[in-house]
Amino acid sequence: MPVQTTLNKLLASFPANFLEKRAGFLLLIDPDKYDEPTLLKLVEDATAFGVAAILVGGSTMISNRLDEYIRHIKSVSPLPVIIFPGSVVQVSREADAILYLSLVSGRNPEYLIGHHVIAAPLIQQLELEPISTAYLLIESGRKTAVEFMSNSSPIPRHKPEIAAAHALAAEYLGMKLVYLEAGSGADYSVPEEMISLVSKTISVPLIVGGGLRTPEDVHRKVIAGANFVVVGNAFEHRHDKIYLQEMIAATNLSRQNQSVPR
Ligand code: 1GP
Repeated sequence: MPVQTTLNKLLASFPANFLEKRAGFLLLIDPDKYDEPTLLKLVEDATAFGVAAILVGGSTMISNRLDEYIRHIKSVSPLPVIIFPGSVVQVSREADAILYLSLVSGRNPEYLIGHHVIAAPLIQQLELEPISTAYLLIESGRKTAVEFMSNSSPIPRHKPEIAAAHALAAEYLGMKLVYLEAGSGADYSVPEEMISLVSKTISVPLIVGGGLRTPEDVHRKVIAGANFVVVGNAFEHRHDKIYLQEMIAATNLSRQNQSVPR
């Protein structure tokens, strides 16, 4: 029997989700953007509505209270908490795992291997599970924080075959997940044509995020082939429970057939 790692928990839901025509919903929280009661309420509600895991992080996160935030999140939710690091300082022994991201769409060696070498001994010391993830930045209108901070060019949005070749190379290199990223608050999310080609090309789970604001956005990405969707920014602007519920429910396509998403 495989060890019950956080990655295995996510992967276990992958084939089942595929058969049930649904995707996992990953709630992204940048703790700097919430007051604590709002944050905890969001986590509680998202847990009740069936989120797969909580991602914590952000490109410019400056909080030095990451341990404390994660402890608080875990006090109200049994879900895995996975660090989505914007920089090497975002590590915590309180998390279950960390997305060990390699920015394979870029050619900046620091984001391909440099930061990983710095962070690896610390991750081992903290006994934090690294989840090897290919991170592909996709052009999305204006320059995003990730593009600026990483000093790397995104893949043109009208070149799905370039994205697919990068994703396949990453899978061949042994990466366990592929993440197509338009950037937080992106004007344009990852195009469905690209999601579709990448999902047909690779056999590891595909994560899609950046600029998803409506249940219909989520729905379209899942139909195109996303196995997990990530939403963060939208909930920083809208705190109502019904919106949260509809966003999460939009990952379930069989349910969507019964009610048209807004
Ligand atoms: C950003 O993909 C994530 O890194 C989520 O994007 O914040 O726009 O939902 P949003």
